[in-house]
This record gives sequence, C-alpha cells and structure tokens, in this order.
Amino acid sequence: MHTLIIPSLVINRAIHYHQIPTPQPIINKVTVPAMSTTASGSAEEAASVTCVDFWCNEFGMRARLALREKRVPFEYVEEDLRVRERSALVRRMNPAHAAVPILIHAGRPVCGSLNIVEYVDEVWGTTTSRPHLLPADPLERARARFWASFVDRELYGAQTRLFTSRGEEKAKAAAELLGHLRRLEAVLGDEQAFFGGDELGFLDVAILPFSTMFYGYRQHGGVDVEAECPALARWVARCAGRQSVRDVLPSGIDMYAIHKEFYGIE
Ligand SMILES: N[C@@H](CCC(=O)N[C@@H](CS)C(=O)NCC(=O)O)C(=O)O
Repeated sequence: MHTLIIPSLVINRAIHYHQIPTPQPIINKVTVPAMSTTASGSAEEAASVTCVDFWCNEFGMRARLALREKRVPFEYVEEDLRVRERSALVRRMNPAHAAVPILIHAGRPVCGSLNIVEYVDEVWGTTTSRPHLLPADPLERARARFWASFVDRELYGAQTRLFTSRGEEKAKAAAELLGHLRRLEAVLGDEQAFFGGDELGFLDVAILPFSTMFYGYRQHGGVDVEAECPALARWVARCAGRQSVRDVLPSGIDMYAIHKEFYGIE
C-alpha cells in the first residue's frame, strides 16, 4: 500500500504560513509501510515510529527519505503549517522550536532534519543490506556534515531570497544560488554516482529535497540546473530511479505551482 497525500499548497520555511488563506482539507494520519514492495518491519515497530511533517517541507523530506531507505515502517502525521497554531503534538514534542519534521520513536522525540537522518542511520543502520547513510570514515563524515550544513545556510538562504526579492536583488540571489549549486556539483565530482559514493548516503538525502525546486529555479530565476550543472542534473535523474525517492519527493511542477501561488508570481 502506498498512500499519497495530494499536494494542495507548498510551504517553505521562510514563508509566513499564517498569511495563507483557508486551509484545504488534509489527510493527517497515514501508516507508511517499509517500502511499496517489501514487507519488512513488524506492526509493533510501525506503531512506535512516527514522523510528523508537512508534505512539501524540504527539511522533512530528508527524514522520510532516510526512513524509506532504511525500510522503517512509520506512521505519518501531517502537520498543516498553513494553520497558525502548531498542534499540541508538535508543541509538546518540539517545545524549543515548534517546528517539523519530528521523529517520535517509542514516544520520545528527535528533532532537526539532519539529526533525524543521523538517528535513523544509527538505530536502523544495519537492518537492511544497504550500507550506512553516514560514511564510515570520520573525515568523510565530517565533510558530509559540513556540506549538509552549507545547504541549510547557503543554498536554502539563496533560494529564499530568489523567491522573495525582485529586480537586482533577485538577480543577485539567482547568481548566488547558481554558485552554490556549482559548488555542490564539484563536491559530487565526475567519478561517483552519489554524494555518498557508490550508494546514496547522508549528503544525498540532505540535498535531494532541494532538487524539487530546480524546476522553479529555472522558471522563476532563469537558473537552468540542467544546462549549468549537468552532472548534478544526472545525479537527480539517477536518484529518481530509487523507490524511496519516488515515494517521498513531490514533483517540481507542483512545488513551483504552489510557490507561484503563494508569492503571487504570474
Ligand atoms: N533546521 C530545521 C528546520 C525545521 C523548520 O524550520 N521547519 C519549519 C517548516 S520548513 C516549521 O516547522 N515551521 C513551523 C511554523 O512555521 O510554524 C530542520 O532541519 O528540521
């Protein structure tokens, strides 16, 4: 069984969620099996793992990708960020930030998307034959964490400025965004299939959700990732061959359509 949440509105961290008009009805609790085609994981385990998120949250997609990669069955609870007040669950589980994603394991919360990915990798790292998401080598691990943090600060920052500015500021944001993407492409290099090497790893999971915005980068900012960063574009296509990625990432068209709607972009 694979349950889809129908996209109705894309939200981005920098957006003031509360300005968005009438929320659409949403599905707010879905049990997600390990993978569409496998039956690993017990019902007991499924009951003890919950992911609270909003379907179009790029940060939250990381947590769901990690769970899918590790074939961890989990319950998905949709937190509608268009609603002003955070739910009691979110406020209780993440009182520091009242933000999603939140992973709840055996009743206890893990917050922060990258932190969640690391936790999933530690707890369920050896439950499948696939390697750990984090590199085994400490130097490589440190490097992966560094670039994941670069994505959060620089890439996400430039993306936000691209969609929220006009004129010169927007052109500057587009140039910065392209610079960041080129840097990431250089980190990927020519030799390896994934940022994690032969296998999709931590840094792939950290960056991939942002590829759902590539279509929007081109339409809105003239940043053509396919033309400017062909190796990065090939990496996105390669990742799309994975079931976990198809299960989690919304389409670029949906993501951009919703950004347009929100920002009043013609
Ligand atoms: N650094 C955090 C960012 C999480 C975050 O900012 N989440 C936003 C959505 S993108 C949120 O839940 N905001 C709550 C609100 O808007 O009320 C992570 O990586 O998980």
